[in-house]
Amino acid sequence: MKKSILPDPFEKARLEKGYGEMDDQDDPVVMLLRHKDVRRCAHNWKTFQSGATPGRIVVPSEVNIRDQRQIPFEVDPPLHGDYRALLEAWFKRPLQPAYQESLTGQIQDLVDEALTKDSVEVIRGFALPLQSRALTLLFNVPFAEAETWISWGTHVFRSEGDPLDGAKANLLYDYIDQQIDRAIENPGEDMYSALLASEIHGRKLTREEIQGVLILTFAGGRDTVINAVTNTIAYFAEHPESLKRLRDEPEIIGKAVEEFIRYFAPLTHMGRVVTEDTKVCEHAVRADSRISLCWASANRDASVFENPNEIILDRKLNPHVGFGFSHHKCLGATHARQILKVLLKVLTRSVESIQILDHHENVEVLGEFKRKVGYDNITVRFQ
Ligand code: EMZ
Repeated sequence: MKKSILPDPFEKARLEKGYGEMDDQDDPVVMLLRHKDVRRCAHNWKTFQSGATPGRIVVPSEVNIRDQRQIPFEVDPPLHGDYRALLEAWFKRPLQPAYQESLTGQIQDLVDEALTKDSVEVIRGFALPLQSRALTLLFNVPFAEAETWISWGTHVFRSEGDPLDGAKANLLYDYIDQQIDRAIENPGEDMYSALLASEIHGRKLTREEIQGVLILTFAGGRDTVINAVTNTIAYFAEHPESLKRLRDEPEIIGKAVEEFIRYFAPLTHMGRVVTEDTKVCEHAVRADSRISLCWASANRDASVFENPNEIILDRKLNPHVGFGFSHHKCLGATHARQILKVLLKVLTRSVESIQILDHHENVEVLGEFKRKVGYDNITVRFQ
């Protein structure tokens, strides 16, 4: 089997019953697997809420390592919509030509550097610096800040051997506090200052609200972007013909990015807390229990996607849920899409082929399912 393949472990359960079950720190999760159910329940925020105890909608649950609510991710409508409204313009900045130019420069430099080396470990030597440097553009802070963020590693709430690391979270919280203090004293054009100046319901945001937005901005798009970038490199290593096709047909790059996000589904699923006794897929779920919306499974649903296990670069209809769905769809999606678009452009123009030298798969265990999400490490040579 090709190393870049991400098999779909959910097919049988999706077809037979539509859901799966897993335990998570004694707070079980009923995973919804069908595209239709995932979308329907994502839309129904009254019965399937996000504004539960902070950390509880994340799987693995983070309730034991944090109390701070992430905003707007852990807030339900209508307040959710008010937060989004004040954040949206900032998160659309990646559409500006100057932003894209800077991003292109950053990614070109990384690829050029990788081309001079005999081998590159993609996660730490390519995807993590790429993600952190690109994030300086989203925050509009000096490029050098990325060095600090790179030192935190691939996940801010996890560390090697510890899937939930509270001490590590404090590193991020302390850093954010310092940055807020700095911006209060010395306002600038950065995201901290923009948040300090913004208002909701005719009042300034509280420090806690600002922290909530910042934590999410750091944590939410970190391992997911790293995962998408790494899987993209692995895919091209085994599909030089696709690299060539995108070189010849750059007009399909936008479609290819959507297809990668569908296929990779960098975030397997996201939870919701059930607010009333109800049923999902004929299965009873109780108030105050958890379900999850399994984006990875929905993205392989053959009733929606033809040949769901194939990457079709110019797939025509692609209603994937790789960025979630409905109210809570990913706020960072514009930034993430730009990163992948620019990456594809730079790779097609600078790289002829990629060889995988060594790799170790990252497999998530979700109750009865084992899902390969990408790699713990993968070493390649760029040519
Ligand atoms: C949360 C989550 C958001 C969570 C869209 O996902 O990402 C996870 O990586 C974090 O651990 O706290 O931010």
